[in-house]
Amino acid sequence: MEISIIGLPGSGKTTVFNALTKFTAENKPHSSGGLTTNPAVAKVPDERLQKLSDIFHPKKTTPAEIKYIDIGGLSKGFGKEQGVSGQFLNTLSTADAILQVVRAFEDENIPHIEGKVDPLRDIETLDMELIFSDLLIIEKRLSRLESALKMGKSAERDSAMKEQELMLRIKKSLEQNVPIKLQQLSADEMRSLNNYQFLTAKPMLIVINVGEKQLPIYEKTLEELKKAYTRPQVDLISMCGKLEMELVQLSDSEAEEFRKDIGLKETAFDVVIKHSYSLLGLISFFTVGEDEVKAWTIHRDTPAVRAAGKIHTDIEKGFIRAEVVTFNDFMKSGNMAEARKHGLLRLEGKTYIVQDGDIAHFLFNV
Ligand SMILES: Nc1nc2c(ncn2[C@@H]2O[C@H](COP(=O)(O)OP(=O)(O)OP(=O)(O)O)[C@@H](O)[C@H]2O)c(=O)[nH]1
Ligand SMILES: [Mg+2]
Repeated sequence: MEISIIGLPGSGKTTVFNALTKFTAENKPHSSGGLTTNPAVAKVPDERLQKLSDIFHPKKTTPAEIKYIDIGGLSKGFGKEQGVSGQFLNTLSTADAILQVVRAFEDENIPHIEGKVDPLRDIETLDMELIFSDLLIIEKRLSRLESALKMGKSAERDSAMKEQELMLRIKKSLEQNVPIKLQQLSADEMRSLNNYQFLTAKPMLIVINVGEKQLPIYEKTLEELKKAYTRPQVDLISMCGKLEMELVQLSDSEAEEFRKDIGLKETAFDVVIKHSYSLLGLISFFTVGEDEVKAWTIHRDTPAVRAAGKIHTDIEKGFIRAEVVTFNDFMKSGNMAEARKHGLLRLEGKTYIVQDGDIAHFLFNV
C-alpha cells in the first residue's frame, strides 16, 4: 500500500512524514529548488503477529508494510489553481490513498503562505487543486476522443462515444466541485476510469497538524473542523507533527511516559494506520510456519484465490483450496494439530472471502 503525503508548502508534510516513518528527512521550511519525492516504508504494528511469532519461533517475522511518500519543494504558487503537474502528478497517481497535511499550528517565525492560519480554507484550496488537475486530464482525453470520433471505425466510435459521455458527465460534476469519489458512478464506470488515476477518485485522510501549544484544545479543533467539513469518504484526524517527530526519537518507554503525561492515548503512527486501513477497506491475514510468520494486507472483499495470488501468482493459478483458522480459534487451540482435532481448521474454496485475522494455508498445484 502506498500513501502520498501532500499539502500546501510549509504545512508540515515532512515533519508528519518523519513522525510516521521515523525517518529523518530534512525538513526545511519552503525548501526551494527542484521537486523531491521521499519514500519510506513503515511497518504495520499488529499484536496478533507478535503472538503468532511467539508460538512458531520462525526464522523471520514479517509485518505488513505501508509506503509513505513525502513530496517536497512545491512552488509557493501551488494551491492557486495551477493544477498538479509532471513528476508530482506521476507520484500521486500511483498512490492508493492521499494523506493531506493541513497547517493548524501557530508560529510567528514561520509565515503561512496565505498570511493567516486557516485550516478549512487550506483544505478547500487543495480540493480545488485536485479537481483542477482531474479536469485537465479530462480535457486532454476529450480532445483525443473528439479525433477518434471523426476518424475511427464504427466499433471504435461506439466505445469512444460511451467514454465521451462518461467524461462529460464527470466533468460537469467536477465543475460543481464534486470529487469523482462522490459522483456515484457504477462499479463498471469506476473500473473504466482506473487507467486515468484521477486524484479526486482516491480516498483521502486529512491530518490536521496542530501546534504543541494547542495540545489542550486539539480535540476541539478537530471536532470543529469535522463539523465544518463534512465530505463523506474523507477522514479527518489531528496530530502535533513536531511533537510526534520528537517522540519517535525517544525510546518506546520514554515516549509512552511522555504521552501519558500530556494525555495522548495513542501514537500518531497507530492512529494514521488505523484510519488508513479503514478508509481503504483493508484487512490483514496471516501465513505461519517455522520459516516465516507473515502478515498480508488485502481489500476486505478478497476471495481466497486472489489472496493466494498476493503470495505468489503460481499459488493463484494452481489454487486447490485453503485451510483456514481464525486467529482467535488458533490461540484457543495453541497449535494447528489441536485446531484440526476440534474442527476449527476449515477447508475453503476459491470464492471464500478471506476475513481479518484469518490464518491461511493454501494448497496448490503447479
Ligand atoms: N511550531 C511548530 N512548527 C511546526 C509544526 N509542524 C511543522 N513545523 C515547522 O514548520 C516548518 C515547515 O515544516 P515542514 O515539515 O518542512 O513542512 P513541509 O510541508 O514539508 O514543507 P515543504 O516541503 O517546504 O512544502 C518547519 O520549520 C517545521 O519545523 C508544529 O506542529 N509546530
Ligand atoms: Mg517538505
